[in-house]
Amino acid sequence: MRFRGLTIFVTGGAGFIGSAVVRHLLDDTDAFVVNIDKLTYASNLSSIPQAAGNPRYTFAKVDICDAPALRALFDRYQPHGVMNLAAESHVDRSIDGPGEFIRTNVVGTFTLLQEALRYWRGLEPARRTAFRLLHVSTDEVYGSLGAEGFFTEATAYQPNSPYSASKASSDHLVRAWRETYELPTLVTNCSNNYGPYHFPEKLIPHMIIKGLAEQELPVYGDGQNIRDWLYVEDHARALTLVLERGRVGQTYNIGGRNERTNLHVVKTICGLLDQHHPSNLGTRERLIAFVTDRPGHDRRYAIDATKIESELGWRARETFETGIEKTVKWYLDQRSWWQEILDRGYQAKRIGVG
Ligand code: NAD
Ligand code: TDX
Repeated sequence: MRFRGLTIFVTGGAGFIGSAVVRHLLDDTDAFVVNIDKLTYASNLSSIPQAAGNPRYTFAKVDICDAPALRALFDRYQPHGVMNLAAESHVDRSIDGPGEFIRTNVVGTFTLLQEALRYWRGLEPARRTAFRLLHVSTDEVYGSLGAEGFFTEATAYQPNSPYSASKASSDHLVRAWRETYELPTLVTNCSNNYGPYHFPEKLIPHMIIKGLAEQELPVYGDGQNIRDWLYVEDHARALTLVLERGRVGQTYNIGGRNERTNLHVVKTICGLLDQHHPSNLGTRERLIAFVTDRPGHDRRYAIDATKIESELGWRARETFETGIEKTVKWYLDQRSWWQEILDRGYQAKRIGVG
């Protein structure tokens, strides 16, 4: 079995993608997982049902900017690898309040690198050689594409939002810690994820929950912006593969070859809601409203995933059509998961208009 006897740190393991990684490590490998999370608004420990009573799981409520706390965790658990998913992740929030994005995404990554380096330098040679730090990043660091072309690992960075600029900064720090100090790092840049346990501020769960409530479905601008969608469990599998078999110092782009316009995504959700949860008031498409665009709104993202596919044999299992149907059904079946987020005060209001 994979990762037998090995301890993996997952930062941000109570978030959307981090929790998918933790579920995958607990379900499909023998790894001992230490979930390191500050528990911001975006976190939810109930996203890891298999954690309860699991002897291969530990949770540490720790901020990745807290060097002494990280040091204590490294000393205590002696990890084989670190997967860094702790971040502020929502572009609209970064427009209204970039400070937290600089703090967690830049200073937090710096702090984690420093503590990982200190720990790694103290390891005996075999464990030193085996150690990996995987930094999880986004395709948004590459900026915006026109109608043609794809982001490859060689595409120049051109971030446009405070969020993507903070992620780009963190990617550069990770690279520098390898070049300068030889810390064995890897970076992945992934396209838009979707699936179960996604916080309702993001496009897909936002539209599902608003559609169910018969509320307006706010499409930014003309709805023709394109995102390249990847089912979150496909991403989680890619990440453990990169940690296990990726070449140190390399970047791997991860994407599912599923480009769709936002309007197409919203209309698909409307159709699935009408099918699985019909409304007396008519089709959900009547709720679509074109609203003020996001400032600096990137037009198109599209990932060329050839490198991870050919080097590591990874393939996305879900197409957009299979993944979105699973996702809509999950939100219909797991209402208590997202209702609890609304009950604790999340209001799904428009933010990030500058
Ligand atoms: P998320 O917002 O759902 O979760 C982030 C988690 O990090 C939360 O549990 C939060 O409590 C935790 N966190 C935040 N600040 C922290 C800190 N200072 N210390 C410790 N924990 C902290 O985000 P996500 O969508 O799961 O994204 C995870 C990572 O993947 C991020 O680095 C993001 O940039 C990247 N990414 C996301 C997507 C996507 O579509 N969601 C795509 C590509 C890359
Ligand atoms: O209500 C909405 N209406 C709308 O038209 C929302 C919330 C979004 N949108 C548009 C903006 C984007 O073009 O939908 C698209 C997707 O928006 P988000 O869900 O906010 O995602 P995005 O900005 O593309 O960023 C996401 O993918 C890359 C994640 O939030 C990032 O963390 C990840 O790096």
